[in-house]
Amino acid sequence: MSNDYKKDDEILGKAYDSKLMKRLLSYAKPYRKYIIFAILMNVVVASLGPIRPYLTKIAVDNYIANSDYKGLMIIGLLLLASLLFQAVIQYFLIYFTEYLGQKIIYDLRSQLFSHVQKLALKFFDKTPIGRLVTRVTNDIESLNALFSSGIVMVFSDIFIILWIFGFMFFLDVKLSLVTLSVLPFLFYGTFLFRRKVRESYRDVRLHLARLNSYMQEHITGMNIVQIFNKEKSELKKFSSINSDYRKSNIKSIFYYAVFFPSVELISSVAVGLIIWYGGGNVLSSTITIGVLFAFIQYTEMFFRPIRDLSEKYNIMQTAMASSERIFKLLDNKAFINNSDTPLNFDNIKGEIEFKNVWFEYKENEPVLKDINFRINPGETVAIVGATGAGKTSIINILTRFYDIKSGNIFVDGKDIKEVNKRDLRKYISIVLQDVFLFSGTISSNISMDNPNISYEKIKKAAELVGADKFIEALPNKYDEIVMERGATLSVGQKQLISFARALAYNPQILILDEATSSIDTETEELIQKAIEKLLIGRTAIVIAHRLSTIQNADKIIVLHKGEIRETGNHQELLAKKGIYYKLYQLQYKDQEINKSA
Ligand code: DCP
Ligand code: MG
Repeated sequence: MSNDYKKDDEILGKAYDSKLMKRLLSYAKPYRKYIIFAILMNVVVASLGPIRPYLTKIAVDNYIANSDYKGLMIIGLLLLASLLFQAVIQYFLIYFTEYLGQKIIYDLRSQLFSHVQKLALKFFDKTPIGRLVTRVTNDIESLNALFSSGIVMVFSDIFIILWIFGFMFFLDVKLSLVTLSVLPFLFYGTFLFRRKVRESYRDVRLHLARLNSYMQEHITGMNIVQIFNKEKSELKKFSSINSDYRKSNIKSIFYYAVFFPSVELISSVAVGLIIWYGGGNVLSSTITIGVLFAFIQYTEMFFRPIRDLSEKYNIMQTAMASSERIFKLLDNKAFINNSDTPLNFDNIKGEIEFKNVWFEYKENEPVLKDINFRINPGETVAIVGATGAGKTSIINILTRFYDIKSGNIFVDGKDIKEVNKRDLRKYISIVLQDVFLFSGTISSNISMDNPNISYEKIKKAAELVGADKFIEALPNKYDEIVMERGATLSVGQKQLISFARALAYNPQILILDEATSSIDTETEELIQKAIEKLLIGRTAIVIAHRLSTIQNADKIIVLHKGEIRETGNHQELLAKKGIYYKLYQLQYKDQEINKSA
């Protein structure tokens, strides 16, 4: 699992992978016309730069040499016009390509999020959150670079080089060949640089991933860090990760620092060659001074696109590695599948039946073994058992968060695999052990932004479960802002809100997975009353630790190590003097102690 994670971030990435590229380009397809337009504009802009040295040549040879002021003026104006024209077109081009890139990655980001939402919970059990966040942010961002500056600008660079070469050979073939004799050195240097940068880039990414996950984990567990006075030692660990990251960054900077001056050096050598060889030719009058001028300018001009192309290479390579990771996630089809021909599932009564159900999270480690039970519409069934017995797992499979290994689960006589997940879940509400609240308001957390649940319904649900008292005491009442994870509310308050949430949806089947956590007696009573109200007129499965809830249940299922060991109502089970009896005795004793305390 964690190895998989590492492997993903180690993907080095080829600079060009035709299969990946094809798939990436499919995202650009809706914008094909615009991209072709951008490329055509680039061809035009690309010619504007290389035209200027040629104009200079004409100015020197035709007008300066002949003292033609008027001609010189015209050339001057042409030069100015080409500069202005280039600036304006470039503005539009940059804006346009960036706009395209943003459009494309917006689509991709939405697709990714929608895909992640469909994945089975099993996937999230083994995927670090940080990793998914990285996919939707960093990885997508590097694709933006590819789509905006990458694809279009590569054409621009190539066309600039072609234009320059064209003008050079048009002016003088021999001098062109002398100038271009430095190219092999440049190519070799670029090749070395690319290889080194590619390696160091992988290090940078690996260390960044480590830094991020360390940071994330520690912020989440900040209270534990502080109570154990671990700040200093944690900082020490962080510093070592931090310095690894710094070192890998500095290393990649080193390669850039060597590469760019080297390119300058080679370009100076080229200029030197032109002056030496071309200057000799001027003296022997085989070429004009204007040609010499133009060549010096061309030499300075063509190193930039070549240098840029090697940067584009990095963009390509990063994008390829990112897209490989993104596509891997998109190709993950760990869904809970709907049947192709789902059964009609309307107006259900709420009968539940488990038949020979086996279930496991990990291969060959069964968590539920041969589970059989039946709940009639409107009945309340309690499930009890030690921690880890498999109680929550029963909920997980009834709601199809996970699929079972064998056996059948029926709701209203229909196998839940044969009905649409959406339909099934429409009739089930759950209150889970650890309540989750989203950032928003109290009311949006109760209604889950369902437009069919009016403000009145929200208030009524809160009143029914007794959550209204503390909500009314809040400064903004139902509009009070709830922070991420409900961090600003107490555990009991969060529970009450989640009860109201379940009730607002008025479900046919209600599932409660109670936490026995730190709730005071008063809140406990409140919650107890809330539960009683919740249960009326619904089929309910209650995983309860509170004796009163269990005692009133129509049936109690005692789960032990994934097996049903006893069933019956409270009195029957006590009479059996088995596991339930022992559990009851233990809790009863606790209660007595609590009362006397
Ligand atoms: N388990 C797992 N993967 C998960 C969830 C649970 O491997 N995503 C394992 C842990 C336990 C077993 O399954 O060994 C049963 O877990 P349950 O959550 O069903 O246990 P309970 O709900 O009965 O325990 P508790 O009373 O602590 O909530
Ligand atoms: Mg549980």
